[in-house]
Amino acid sequence: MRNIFSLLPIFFLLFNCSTKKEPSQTSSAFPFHLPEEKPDRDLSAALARNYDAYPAPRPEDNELFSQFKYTALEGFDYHDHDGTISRRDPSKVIFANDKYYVWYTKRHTSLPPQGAKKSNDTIPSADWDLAEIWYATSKDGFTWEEQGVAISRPEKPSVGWRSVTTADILFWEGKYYLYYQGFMQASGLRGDDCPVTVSYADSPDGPWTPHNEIVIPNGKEGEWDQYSIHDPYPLVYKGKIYLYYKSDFDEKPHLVRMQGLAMADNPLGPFTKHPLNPVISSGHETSLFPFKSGIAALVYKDGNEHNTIQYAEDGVNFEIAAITELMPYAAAPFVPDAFSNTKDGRGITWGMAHFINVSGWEKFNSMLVRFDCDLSQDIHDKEMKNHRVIHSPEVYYKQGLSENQKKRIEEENRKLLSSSESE
Ligand code: AAL
Repeated sequence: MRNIFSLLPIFFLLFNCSTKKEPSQTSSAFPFHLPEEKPDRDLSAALARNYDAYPAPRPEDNELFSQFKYTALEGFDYHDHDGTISRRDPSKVIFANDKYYVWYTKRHTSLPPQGAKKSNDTIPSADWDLAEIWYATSKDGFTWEEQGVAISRPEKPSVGWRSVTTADILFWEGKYYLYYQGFMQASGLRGDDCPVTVSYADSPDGPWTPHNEIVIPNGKEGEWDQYSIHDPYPLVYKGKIYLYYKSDFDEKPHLVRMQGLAMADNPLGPFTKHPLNPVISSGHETSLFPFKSGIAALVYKDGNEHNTIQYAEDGVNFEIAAITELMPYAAAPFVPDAFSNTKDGRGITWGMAHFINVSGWEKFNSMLVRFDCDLSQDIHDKEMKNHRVIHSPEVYYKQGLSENQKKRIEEENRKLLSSSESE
């Protein structure tokens, strides 16, 4: 009997070896090494999506995935963020005359924004009320030299007499065009209501001639973009001007923000709004760039699909190409081929953005910032493809519970305690 038991270990070893399955050869389980191509097998919805919806099965190989890194800018004074000076909503960056140019909303008022009811001809209702469009230049994109005002507020009743804001730039047939929001009432009286107008110049340094007409009008009553045409963002695509814009619609507290598209053959219009508008279901400002034969979009802040980078092969029907985090707000990239009518968009590696509400609601003001990324066919920056942004605990604790949430939790605990005591 003892002899048989002494043979057991050998028998166990033989049994395991002879029946051990190599997953790659015999089991029907998903393979250990992630297939680079979609495998010919039954897949769950998530795995099918992992191959069908994204440019690569791994984020680090996805040309439309990137982290975003931020750098403080030199050259802008904010009065110690006392709320009297604000710079925000930068334009795309262009390179001309051997330097970079950027245009942005600048508010310089005696008081910080006081809300629509308390606003008047000198007291702003919002951070972008009673504002002008200024511009700055730079040799490196980090240190900037503020050059002065590009677009001033015109006299009443011209479009933009209350505030001119949120500009973006187009270079078309040798001339420069600045499209911007033209407020004819203080933002917040009804809503953030304005159309879009345009000024033009032979040089990025101006002087800028106002067209003095609305070029992207508000929609008709009951239409999604009836009140606001925000964030005009022109690109040249398929031989036309593709001007993307945002509209805020539905009523607070159910405000919805989505992106639309208007196209034209002439910078002064007429612009035709796309029949499929809204073309992007989420996002807050418009931030896009030509990529390969289509258009890519940075979609952040609002909507079901916030924190995504999207792509439309036709510039209209956008799909999610990547999910990311810490995205630049009001992102305005340096897009070298924004106006070249390219059929092979190279992508972006940096741009300008803004941080809003820098010193709290009482002194509401915003500041410009630089972001860097790798959404380019021409660089492969592995550090930008790391898909885990490590935050210090303080970043999480800063998003702490409100007093109401603490009270809700206390009530839940009290109910649980009292029910257990009554059992
Ligand atoms: C920005 C932009 C538009 C809005 C306001 C100023 O983020 O969406 O420009 O009108 O906020």
